[in-house]
Amino acid sequence: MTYLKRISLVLMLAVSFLQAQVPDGYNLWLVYRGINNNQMLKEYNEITKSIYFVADSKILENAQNELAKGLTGMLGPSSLHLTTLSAASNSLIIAKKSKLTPNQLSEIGIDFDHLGKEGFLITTVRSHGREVVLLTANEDVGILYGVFRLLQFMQAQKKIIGIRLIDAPKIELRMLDHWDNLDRTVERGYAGFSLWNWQKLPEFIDQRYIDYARANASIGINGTVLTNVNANAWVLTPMYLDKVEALADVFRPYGIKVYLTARFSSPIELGGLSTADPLNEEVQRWWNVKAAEIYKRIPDFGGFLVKANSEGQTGPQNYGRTHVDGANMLATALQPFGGNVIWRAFVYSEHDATDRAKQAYDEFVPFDGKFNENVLVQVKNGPIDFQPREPFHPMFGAMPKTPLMMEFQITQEYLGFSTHLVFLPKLFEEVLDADTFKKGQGSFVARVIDGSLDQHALSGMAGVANIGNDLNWTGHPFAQANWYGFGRLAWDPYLSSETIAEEWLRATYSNATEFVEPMKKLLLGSREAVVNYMDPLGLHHIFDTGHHYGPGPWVDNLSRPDWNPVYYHKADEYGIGFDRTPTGSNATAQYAREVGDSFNDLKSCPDEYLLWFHHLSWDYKLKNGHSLWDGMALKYQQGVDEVKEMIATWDQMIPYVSESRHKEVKMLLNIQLKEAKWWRNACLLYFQTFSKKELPLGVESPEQTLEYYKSLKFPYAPGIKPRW
Ligand code: BDP
Repeated sequence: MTYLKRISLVLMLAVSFLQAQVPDGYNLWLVYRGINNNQMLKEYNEITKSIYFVADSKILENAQNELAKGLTGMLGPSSLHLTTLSAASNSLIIAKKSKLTPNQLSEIGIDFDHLGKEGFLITTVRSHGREVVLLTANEDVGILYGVFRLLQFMQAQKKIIGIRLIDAPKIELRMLDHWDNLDRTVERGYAGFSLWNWQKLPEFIDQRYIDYARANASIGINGTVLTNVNANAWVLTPMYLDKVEALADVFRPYGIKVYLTARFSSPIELGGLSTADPLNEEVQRWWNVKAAEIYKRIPDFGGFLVKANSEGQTGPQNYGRTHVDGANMLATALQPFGGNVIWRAFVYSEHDATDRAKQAYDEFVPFDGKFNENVLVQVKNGPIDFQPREPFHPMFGAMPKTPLMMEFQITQEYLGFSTHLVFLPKLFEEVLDADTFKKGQGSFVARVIDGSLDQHALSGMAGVANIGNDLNWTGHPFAQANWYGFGRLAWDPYLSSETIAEEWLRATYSNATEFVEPMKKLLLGSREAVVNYMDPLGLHHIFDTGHHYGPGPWVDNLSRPDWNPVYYHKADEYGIGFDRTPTGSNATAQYAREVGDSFNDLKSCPDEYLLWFHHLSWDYKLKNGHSLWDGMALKYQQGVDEVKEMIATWDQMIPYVSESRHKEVKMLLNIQLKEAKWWRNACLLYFQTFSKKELPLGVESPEQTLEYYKSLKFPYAPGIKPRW
């Protein structure tokens, strides 16, 4: 063995040793496995032979470090061959537009305006009779995003020579909302404690903050709300702002801005004022001064996310004022510094007997056009609350003068916590693809959100994070795909869930067709499975109380009517479902006529939303010919059967994943199966007390009695709301 070969063997062993030190799953989709396709290996070695890439800013340093990491993992140690600019020898040129020569610019021949602040171009140009790969952008952050994409293509073993990819985000604010409390518990968090170690900050910078930022930058997420919407004013004190500043410093060179939740009553709690009335001058001054204090430390602070007059949080209505008064007061404080207010539309009141699904629309739509320019109204994807399936929120079709920001929930509060394998991009895609008919056919929710339908400069998409300090970040190894998929859809809301599934599987696990194809099918089918075994045919909010773990369709004793599952399913001897047509709550009138009519008419209402909009007899004939009772029972069974199929597929995947990962997911899938049966049994036994009908052929008999399922209690289920 030559000396050089020996050295490189030692290096290779060192790299694999180092990689082995990282727990399985920690590296997320940034695993950077060795390339095993010889033809592609040859191409990538050729491309990376002579790289021109000057890292003269913090962002570019991070981009270059990532390139080194990626190439080392995929091509072997010391694969980052940096050289000076030389037309005769460079094989890969990574440089901002301002660094390119007029010759190169004319060869690329694109309008850089299309790339905006964050977009990038990866293309191949011919120089000195060779193909040269060129990655360029207007700004450093575009280069960072482009480097991640280039590495992703290589990991997926795609051809790069000949490529011409122009990509820029379609949505401006692409954010994760952490519902993290200052004591490190996470509301609705199922992946351990909060990443933010407040006690050790600002001095101690956990490597996880950096790896969190890398993961986010790799999918284009550019904002993070550090704290829970059920907010704690303490985070606005100088002591905590020191810590927030330290996090902002870590995230900035990855293109990520920090946001905080603003507790509306902070001027009272921290400022000693007697009121938080948004029209009171002292209150306004308090917020103005607070904003200036924050921006002095964090010049690129993103702004405030606010939950007001909702589920016990105070807000402007406590002082006889409106959402507009509250939001605009904060917007005025942030405006001089370029910050935004994200005001949530998740409101409903126990004092209002109106169908809960209608309340947010009723409260907000009259305010269209009244919010300041730096206010976005953040709307949950559906009108109730992050259910496994909801029709799109009617507000998306009704506020043309206000930038509406999408709020998805990535953490699986209503989808089996971090135990159930559910690929959420399928759910997100269904909502984004829905047609509001706001401006005629083709007025998709995606077009409302990206601002293109109503020409808004400001646009945003938020996902309630599923991240905690678990070794693999998300609890379930496959829940990583939901973080990934959210980011990709926030970047481009027109991407298909299939594309996302494929990208993620290839990056995280393997390129083998025998793995990618069946696993893609598994991922894409997993969302329908959970709907079937929890909430088929438009049922919703029949979860057990408070913690939302498992079924509780019988719950009827909560203080607020709209917290009780019986409010939502309305089962009786005649039938089941919530009549939201004109004979009932008339919630369908909040949609454009085309949409409302199609929900109202049983002939056109999709089966998926049947019981969301209609109260129907147990004997009602479904489109497939079954009676409603039989059809519902068969759906519950189908959900269980689908989980069995998922397990059978996973059993075939042993050759493609590590032994420990295989075992881990297998155990989780077995719990999912047990819980799917629990859902089926509990719901069918309970609804049977009304339908008084036998279970149809093909539906397995419940193992336990209804009394047994009702007796199950989970006082220590994870993720429960804090009580302060
Ligand atoms: C509900 C959650 C609750 C959140 C609330 C919200 O159960 O923990 O505080 O949403 O979005 O689904 O404000």
